[in-house]
Amino acid sequence: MKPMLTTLALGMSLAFAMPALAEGQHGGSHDGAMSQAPMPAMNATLSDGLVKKVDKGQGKITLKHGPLENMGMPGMTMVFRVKDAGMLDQVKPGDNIRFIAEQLNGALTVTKLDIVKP
Ligand SMILES: [Cu+2]
Repeated sequence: MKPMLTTLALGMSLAFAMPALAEGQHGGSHDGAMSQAPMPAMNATLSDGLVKKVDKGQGKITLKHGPLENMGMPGMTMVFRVKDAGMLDQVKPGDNIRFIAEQLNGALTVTKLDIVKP
């Protein structure tokens, strides 16, 4: 009777040890991913920007922007094209905006732009 109980106990502890290990590994990698990308994917495409210059004639806008997660670009000041020149009528230098930039015909282009109300 005694040897049989020992075998049972051993078998049970092994059975419990395996999933516990697997769970620990999964939890660890999940935490790592969270610290690298705290934002949900849906918010990653809208980026913060500060309007530095508006060039209606050229259809261009100079933005000091935060990280563009969809483009893999860190924050910087740079010139973008705009998809629709009419977008430039809504903004002026000093405005804070939220925008989406995409690669269109080889040029970085602002395809969506929202003014952040103070
Ligand atoms: Cu940039």
